[in-house]
Amino acid sequence: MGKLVIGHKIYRYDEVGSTNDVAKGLALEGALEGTVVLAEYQTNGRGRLGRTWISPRGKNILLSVLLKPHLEPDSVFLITLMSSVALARTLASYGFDARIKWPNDILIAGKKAAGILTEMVSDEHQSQCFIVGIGINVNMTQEEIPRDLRDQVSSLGPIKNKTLDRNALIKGLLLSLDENYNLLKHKHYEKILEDWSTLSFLTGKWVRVFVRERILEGVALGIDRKGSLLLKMESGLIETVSSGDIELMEKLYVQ
Ligand code: BT5
Repeated sequence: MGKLVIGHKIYRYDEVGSTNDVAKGLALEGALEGTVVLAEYQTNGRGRLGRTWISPRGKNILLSVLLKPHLEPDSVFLITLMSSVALARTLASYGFDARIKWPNDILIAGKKAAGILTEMVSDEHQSQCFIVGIGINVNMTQEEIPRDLRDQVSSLGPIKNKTLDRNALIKGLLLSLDENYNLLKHKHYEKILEDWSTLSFLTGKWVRVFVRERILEGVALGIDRKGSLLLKMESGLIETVSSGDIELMEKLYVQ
């Protein structure tokens, strides 16, 4: 096995705004690919589209990785895909049935246990690089989950009824990320897509997709070669969705 790239250098912080922003700053200062930022607490933890990522101090994993792959623009989506595969695999090694919900959620028992936020930034030479931000609910208790999110959020420790060793989990995750990042660097795109499909939560399910002001309903067929979700509508027509939020329609269709 070659030398590990991801996690060769790890910065640990007690408190930051967002680990993604710290990683962005490090990229501008010339940090090397594979640099990892960890924090115990974020005052400005972010999700997609300006949403907030909530995580009580010292309980969960808040991590960002700086990557500098040479990718064609239409392969960039594979960064989030390979990261979700790495994350789901790591959780599976702990015995969790972790599934990937397109585009960027990891679910356990149908509830969100982790989220990924991939952002494109520039480094000190104005070259494009990426920050993969990962938030995992590890030892957060049910009471620490905001009330309005409780029925859709899960946390690893409470599922197993014990406190999990976050450092061991981080170590496993960085190894898995390294492995999957190698697939990406060596352009084994098919393998990533295949692994992703095996772990996909939505495939074969009836879903409602919110795409800006549009709402689509159909059966999720998987993703295409650009990372877009394929949706089979009742009419038989297949829609391609490049981004959006998904709601399961299971309940509506149980008759
Ligand atoms: C995500 O966004 O799921 C990406 C989350 C990425 C967080 C990491 S933490 C380290 C790094 N630094 C950052 O600042 N961010 C990254 P999205 O799909 O937009 O989901 C956000 C939504 O998930 C929120 O609007 C809430 O509804 C919900 N949410 C918030 N906190 C959560 C939590 N701890 N567990 C599950 N769901 C949560």
